Amino acid sequence: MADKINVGMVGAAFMGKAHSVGYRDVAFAFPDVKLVPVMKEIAAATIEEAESARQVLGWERASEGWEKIVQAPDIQLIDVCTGNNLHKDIAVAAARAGKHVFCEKPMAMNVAECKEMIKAVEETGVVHMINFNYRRVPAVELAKQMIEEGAIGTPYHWRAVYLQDWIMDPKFPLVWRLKKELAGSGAHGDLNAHIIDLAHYLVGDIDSVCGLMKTFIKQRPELAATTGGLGAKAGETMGEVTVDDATLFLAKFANGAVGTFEATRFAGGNRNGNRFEINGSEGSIRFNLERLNELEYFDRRDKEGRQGWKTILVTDPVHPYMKGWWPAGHIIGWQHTFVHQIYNLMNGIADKKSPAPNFYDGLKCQAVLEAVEKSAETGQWVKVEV
Ligand code: SOE
Repeated sequence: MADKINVGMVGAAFMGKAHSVGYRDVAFAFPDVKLVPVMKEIAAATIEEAESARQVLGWERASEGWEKIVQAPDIQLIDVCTGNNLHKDIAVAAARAGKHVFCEKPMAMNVAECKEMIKAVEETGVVHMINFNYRRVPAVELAKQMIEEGAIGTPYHWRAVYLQDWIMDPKFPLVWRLKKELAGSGAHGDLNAHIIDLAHYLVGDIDSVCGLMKTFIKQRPELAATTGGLGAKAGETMGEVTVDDATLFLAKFANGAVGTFEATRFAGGNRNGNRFEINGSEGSIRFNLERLNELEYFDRRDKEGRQGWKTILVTDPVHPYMKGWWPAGHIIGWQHTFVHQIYNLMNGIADKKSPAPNFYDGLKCQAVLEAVEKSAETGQWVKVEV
């Protein structure tokens, strides 16, 4: 039986629930995991919120605020799933208290904060990881393997969109994700962050970018109450939207490939449309999160007259992570990506090695986010500087 590790989570909303599934199910799916997490304590802004999450999600203790939990002597790992404005303070305090840190994306509000976080984990030697969970979709991992095996040859194009539509109603209120001081940016940091990370993972480093950012609805009702998931109730008074509703950009990769990125919360009919296509000298690969058990592949080397896209159902036990789940064809879903992340995190902590995507990947992503913001302001191409 593997050793145990006590986890403290800060943040009890949508992402808190998603991460909790990871801790709850990891040893169930992967009995070979090197450390078994114990869901020791959950903290939230109010004790009522923390207590109700404790009961529903299955944590042992509940507490208020983040300052105490990061010092708790019986906790070895802090999971940060608060609003983005708190990531840096919590992660730095946790690392300085000798705790390993797992942090939601985007890593922080800006590059300077990411660097502070890196300094803290480097000086204390704790393990760190960022929750870019889409790397952990089996189909995405398969894409990575196939690219490494030469299935698409030299990559020419990266084409990615992350499309949502949950704030299209102008009466939808000003949740924290729509406030710059809490979120840093809007669709950009929330959604582009994911497809930037996937581009880094699957194609390579981004050298320079040219972007545009747009806010379609500039005023909304203030928030009256959150209602679970991404849901919220509107209040009476109006307030300013201070983030982008949509951000699009072009990118030049260091290896010569070119890319397009589009993140929006105004793509009606697209609930969670995280999609990409990569075209290379020998073939193409494409992925759509709303069909996450599938990977599409086109091989230019197939015989003339026999070419075409094929759809691989990525559920065989030989596919990444699938040995933990069901027999072939028994599909998995979004929450499983969190279990896979936690599996890697537990093994990383046991091996004393920060598993990718870690804070260095988080910083690289933030540098692209920031370069796009600068480009949108100036109307110029901007070089990505880490
Ligand atoms: C809301 O846009 C959201 O929950 C993001 O914050 C997540 O990172 C993404 O995975 C799904 O959508």
